[in-house]
Amino acid sequence: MKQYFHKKVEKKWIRAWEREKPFCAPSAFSGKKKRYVLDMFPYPSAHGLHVGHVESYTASDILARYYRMCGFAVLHPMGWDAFGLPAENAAIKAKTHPKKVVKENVANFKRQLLSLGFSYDWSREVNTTDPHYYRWTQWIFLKLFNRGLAYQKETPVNWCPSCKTVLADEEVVGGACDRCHTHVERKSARQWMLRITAYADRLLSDLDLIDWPQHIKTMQRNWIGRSEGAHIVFPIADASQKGNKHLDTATVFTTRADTIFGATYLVLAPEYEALQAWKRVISNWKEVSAYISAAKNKSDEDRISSKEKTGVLVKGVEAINPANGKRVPIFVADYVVAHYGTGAIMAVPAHDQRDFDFAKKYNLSIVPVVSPHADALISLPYLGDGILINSASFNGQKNSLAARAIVEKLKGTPTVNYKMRDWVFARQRYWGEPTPVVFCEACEKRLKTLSKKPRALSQGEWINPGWVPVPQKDLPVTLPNVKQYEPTGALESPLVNVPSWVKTKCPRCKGTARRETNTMPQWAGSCWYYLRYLDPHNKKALVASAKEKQWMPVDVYIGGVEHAVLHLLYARFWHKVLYDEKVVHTKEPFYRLINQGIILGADGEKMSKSRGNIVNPDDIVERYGADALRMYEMFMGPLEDVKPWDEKGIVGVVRFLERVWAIGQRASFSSKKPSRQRLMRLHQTIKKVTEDVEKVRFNTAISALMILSRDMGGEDISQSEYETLLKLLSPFAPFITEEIWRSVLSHKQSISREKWPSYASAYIVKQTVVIAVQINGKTKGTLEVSAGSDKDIVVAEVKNNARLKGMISSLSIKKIIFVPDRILNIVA
Ligand code: ANZ
Ligand code: ZN
Ligand code: ZN
Repeated sequence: MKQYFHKKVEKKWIRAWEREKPFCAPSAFSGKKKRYVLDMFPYPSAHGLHVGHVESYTASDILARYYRMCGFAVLHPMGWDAFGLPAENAAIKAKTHPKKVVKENVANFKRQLLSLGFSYDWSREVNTTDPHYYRWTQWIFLKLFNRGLAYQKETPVNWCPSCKTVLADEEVVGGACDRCHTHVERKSARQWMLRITAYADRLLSDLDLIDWPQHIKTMQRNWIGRSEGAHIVFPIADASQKGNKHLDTATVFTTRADTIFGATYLVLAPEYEALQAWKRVISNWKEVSAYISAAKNKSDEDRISSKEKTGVLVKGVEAINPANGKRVPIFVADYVVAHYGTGAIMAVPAHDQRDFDFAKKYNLSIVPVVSPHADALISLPYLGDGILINSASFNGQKNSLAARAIVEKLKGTPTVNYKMRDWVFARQRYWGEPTPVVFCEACEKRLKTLSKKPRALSQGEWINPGWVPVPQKDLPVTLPNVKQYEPTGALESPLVNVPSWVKTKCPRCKGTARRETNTMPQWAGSCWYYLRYLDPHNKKALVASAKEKQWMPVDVYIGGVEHAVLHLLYARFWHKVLYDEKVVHTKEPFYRLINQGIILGADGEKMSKSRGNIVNPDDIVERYGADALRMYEMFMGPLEDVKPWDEKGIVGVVRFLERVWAIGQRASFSSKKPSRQRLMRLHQTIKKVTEDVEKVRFNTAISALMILSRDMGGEDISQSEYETLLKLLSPFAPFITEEIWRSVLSHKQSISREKWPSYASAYIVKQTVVIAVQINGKTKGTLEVSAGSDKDIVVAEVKNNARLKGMISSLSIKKIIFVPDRILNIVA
């Protein structure tokens, strides 16, 4: 028997597939159904591919190969998300250019992906750092700009002192930089912002249109954080005497207007603007302003999460609770954040934990206004529902129903708030897409004299006076090729030090202007790459409309859960803008999303350098072959589960592949027609594997193939039975099946072009068992049910059975003893 040498065989087919290109997506496919199977393209780091990449890329590859064999037109592309800090930092360290680092890393990644036999259409490869690509990233930015969805704002930002750049809220986890875990500082800076909040409602409601894991939808819902409540005005006591119009009122945002009779004080965020205007009448201004300054340096995260609530009483100003006319004190405290709601709250210590803790600490009055029932003794704070008490004419009403009436009576305004904020869209680093706008002082001056927007002017220019978009024909604005690009450490990009690049002509007035030097954040390029794959070489458009209609939406998207609120939210947002621009015809980009679970090290811990438990896919491919690695990772357990690495498991898979190989090495196959029993086994396996692949249950599909191959190993089977096994196995183990198909069985065409086996229902019989039905241990009859039925089903069948039904109807059943597939004993 010839031995199977995975190294030689895999190398041979990698070359052959590169030559034959069997995986190119068809350009025209009228009448054929399509499947767009997408991977989250990798960031080509210096470390190369890790086993987590292999996991999700194998899963999508199995689907792509399966769909091709089922006759679909399949698009399965790959590319590189290559802007961003790691490449830039690596280049700085190596004293070279990020472009060079990216090129080397991409080459290594591509070698690895090819070695694993992934069936990508490489003719569609994209790279976000390629000017031909980022030209269109800039083009989308201009669309956002022109629609008024990109705007400049002086705003407190998250600053990572180690990465020397600002971070988006989504990139800050627990107060630290998501990338380097350095504590994030607050700084104030002029930034480009994208108005993602304008799409909040659509981002929420369209979640209903897509087939995504529930937990990802929940994460997005929570991140967007839609909250229905009301603005309610609290007048300031003696405002007219104090003679300052800013002193008139304070408006709070509340989701619990029903509790207003229990609002015993107000709390303002330290940044609350009116505080500054009240300076004159605040008798302890020194203390208040010291508190305000201290709060500035804390991140929101710290402020909200810190257990011990702090605050300062604002002396000299009091508010009036509009519900009962009582005077209430005003505090400034940093547990109220400035940018949510109005930055002011009415505190109801009896029914809110934070307010309760604060009131206890500062000895403030606590008035319960909701009670489970009229004279219940409740422990405070009481967070549940009930009826209103201490609430004048509203007493006795259900609190949940009274809120609206109270808002109405107090002339409040129903208001919707979102937790999500606009997206900080500027980075002070070199290695990113240049932002395609220039600043012109002359244009700024001219615009500021106008009181109404001229019709020809885009909304973007109107709301960002002086900022002029680079004309489409001048895109891309390319990064200047410079030697020095280290971050400055100040809140500006190193591009400011390239005067020849910065200085330019204003596209509108032809005067002198300067380019925007902040680059786009790393997420920009990945917001739309799935569209460029459809038409990667188009010079005139981001994507030709016909191609977009042909392929969109993405049918299956596989990737990690870490992208739940970053990439997956940003991409949905841009897609919706492109939908409004009529560039795309679907409301959502990714129809079905699948999350792979993390692969842990053999020690059950997260793989990391410091633990020394990282498995390098290259080593496994070298030792056992790509087929074995692919199959092992799919066999480890359900795709979405977290699972530890176990080298022993690979050995099992290798043995299975050797068994399949050995069958092919037989001198001859049987020429007899297989028995009905063997056909039934074969067809049931086809059905099982087909259904499991459709449902992405690859581990059980592999089990079924293992059982079939073991049986076949001891039998005199026909070639056609063997070929069916090979076809079913080919999406999982493309190399060995191709080798057997073409080199051993001498077929001309790649096995990937074969038709997926179908099963005949004549051979699919439901497995049934006969169960003895007993009453008090005596068998009264039997019942035929599907094998593996559970107790409830069998009991239901008994009740449906004409004869048995009568026997049990008069019994008073004490208990039911059930032995699966054998006995149901009713004890009466
Ligand atoms: C009175 C009240 C009584 C409240 C009660 C809650 C419970 P969500 O669901 O997160 O929107 N709040 C409003 N603005 C705030 C801010 N800028 N910083 C911190 N807290 C703020 O929560 C809305 C509730 O959070 C609001 O309703 C307000 O407190 C508080 F028994 O008003 B509530
Ligand atoms: Zn950092
Ligand atoms: Zn100008």
